[in-house]
Amino acid sequence: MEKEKEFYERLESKGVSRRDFMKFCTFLTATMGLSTSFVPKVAEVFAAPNQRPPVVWLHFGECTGCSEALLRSMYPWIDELVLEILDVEYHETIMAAAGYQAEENLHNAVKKYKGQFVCVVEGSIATKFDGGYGKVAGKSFLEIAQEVVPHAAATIAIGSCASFGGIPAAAPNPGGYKGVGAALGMEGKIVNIPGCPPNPINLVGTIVNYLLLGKLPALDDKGRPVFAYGKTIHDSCPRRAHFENDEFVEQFGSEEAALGYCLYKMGCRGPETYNNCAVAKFNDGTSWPIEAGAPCIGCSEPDFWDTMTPFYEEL
Ligand code: FSX
Ligand code: SF4
Ligand code: F3S
Repeated sequence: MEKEKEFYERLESKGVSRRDFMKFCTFLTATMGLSTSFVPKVAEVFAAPNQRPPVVWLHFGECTGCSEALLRSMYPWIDELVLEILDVEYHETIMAAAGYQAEENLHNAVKKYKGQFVCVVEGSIATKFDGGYGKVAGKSFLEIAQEVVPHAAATIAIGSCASFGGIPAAAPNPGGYKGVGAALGMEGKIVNIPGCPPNPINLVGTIVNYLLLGKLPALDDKGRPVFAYGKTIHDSCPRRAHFENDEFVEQFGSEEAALGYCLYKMGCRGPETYNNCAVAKFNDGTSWPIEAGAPCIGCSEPDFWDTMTPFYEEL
């Protein structure tokens, strides 16, 4: 109780009311595909955490957009909430330590929390030329991943790069970049949260699911949480609703004219892309690519850079 009171006071001091926080928990619970009866329990995970899993966050071949998306996320205070429920032991972008001290933190965390820590991997792994395309502290990305990932209680690949190779793996892929599961031969054992960048709410939902229910969420055959990647962009696209909506068709005069509102002919990859962007949106629910007028480029699909380009060509 005391913990909870302190939590709400801390939020209050940041200008976040209990009402705003509950609104966020309701949104998160719905995104996770849980019934509204779970909202108070989801709130409790943040307000009175009874465990803070140690987290080792590795960076490989990527642009750091995934970390940026989380840290500058939709609710300006969500990064703090995330840091409150997690005990981040190693994260190259946000830790104060550098050089040998940083390396020591990584080794100590893996040793101390063997079998207990959550490993989050951002970026893909170069597999050719002894990993010469990417090293940290003299070790290749592959060596680091082999030393860390097998000792984690659970591993989450954040972003399309870590999930499926992403942009570093685009043809001709000189470095032999692969997603984490493929590089380590651990496909199906790693949770993939693709997107370039992914929506931070899907990472938060995965972690809260783990803390609340003691297990990772159900995954599809590509290792993606079903709650977030169970439907295509096209399935929930408001522009589709528009041309299938009689009133809208009437307003435009014909179905053909209403269809012009859809971005299909501009190359939209929504019908082939599994993600929840239309519902979760970005930046405090402000908008998402299609709402802003840009066709979906399929950024969360495996090999999207090779299979979805040229983006402006009709499917
Ligand atoms: Fe990849 Fe993440 Fe795209 Fe960037 O780190 S998914 S290039 S947004 O940042 O890995
Ligand atoms: Fe489907 Fe894209 Fe058209 Fe939306 S804009 S209805 S996702 S093709
Ligand atoms: Fe990516 Fe398409 Fe969503 S481009 S952000 S999956 S709308």
